[in-house]
Amino acid sequence: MDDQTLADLAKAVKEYDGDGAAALAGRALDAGTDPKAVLDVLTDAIREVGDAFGAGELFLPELVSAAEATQQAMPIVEAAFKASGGTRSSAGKVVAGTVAGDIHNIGKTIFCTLLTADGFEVIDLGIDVPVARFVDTVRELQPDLVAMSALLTITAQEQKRVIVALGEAGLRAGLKVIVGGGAISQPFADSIGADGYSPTAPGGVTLARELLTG
Ligand code: B12
Repeated sequence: MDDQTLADLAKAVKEYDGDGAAALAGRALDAGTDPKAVLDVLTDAIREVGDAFGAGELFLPELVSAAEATQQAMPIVEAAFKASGGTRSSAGKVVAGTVAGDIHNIGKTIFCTLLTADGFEVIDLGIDVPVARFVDTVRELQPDLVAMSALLTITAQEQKRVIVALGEAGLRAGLKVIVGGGAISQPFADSIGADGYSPTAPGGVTLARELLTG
């Protein structure tokens, strides 16, 4: 493992250098670094920037720039995960998205990437996904699992709206629903009738496996 490249990758995110982040992620992967280690560096770097933003040390444009730098490197890491996943048969079909009003993309994308690497077929609806889009997609594609992300306290309730709407549409039976994201906790997940919650993306993959095989 090339520690210097990974240190430079973290630095690129913190210096809002998307081209550099993408190139360094590629270099680390080419050198044989585990994609998970590259992902961890990106996650820690954006979290560090977020903490500085939360502490008032950085402003929103800086946070946006760091997030964009992270996002620029993500497709390269995703491709490496997909390549390592090979051609395993699907562990289950998952419809995922960040709920309406919420544009936080990074954690949800990491979760989808890890699910794909673990053999799941993932339909990523993206960010700011309206309730009706979740419902229509479930009706059309009949997944085994719906996974929702919410990072804002004010958008967390959208997860409940989706669960209620799925029930009203007669689509909840046999379908598992899991939730995550910084605004979510286990008690909240229980209170809205989700089948599971995980504070981390790898934990979410384990949870998905347990729910679909248990
Ligand atoms: C990057 C970021 C942004 C970027 C997002 C860019 C993008 N393309 O995603 C930008 C700058 C756009 C942004 C905007 C805003 N943000 Co913001 N943002 C963050 C920040 C710094 C990091 C989020 C992140 O990517 N973390 C890294 C990822 C890897 O972590 P994660 O998302 O939590 O995901 C992990 C787990 O939660 C889990 N997971 C995630 N989803 C799911 C789903 C399932 C099913 C499972 C099982 C697991 C799972 O897996 C991931 C890895 O383990 C956080 C602070 C923080 N420390 O989290 C604030 C934060 C979330 N933002 C916040 C705020 C307030 C905003 C704004 C309102 C700011 C503003 N004043 O305009 C806007 C809202 C925009 C909107 N409508 O959504 C607050 C939310 C407070 C709250 N509780 O409501 C935070 C906490 C910052 C703060 N301390 O104030 N933000």
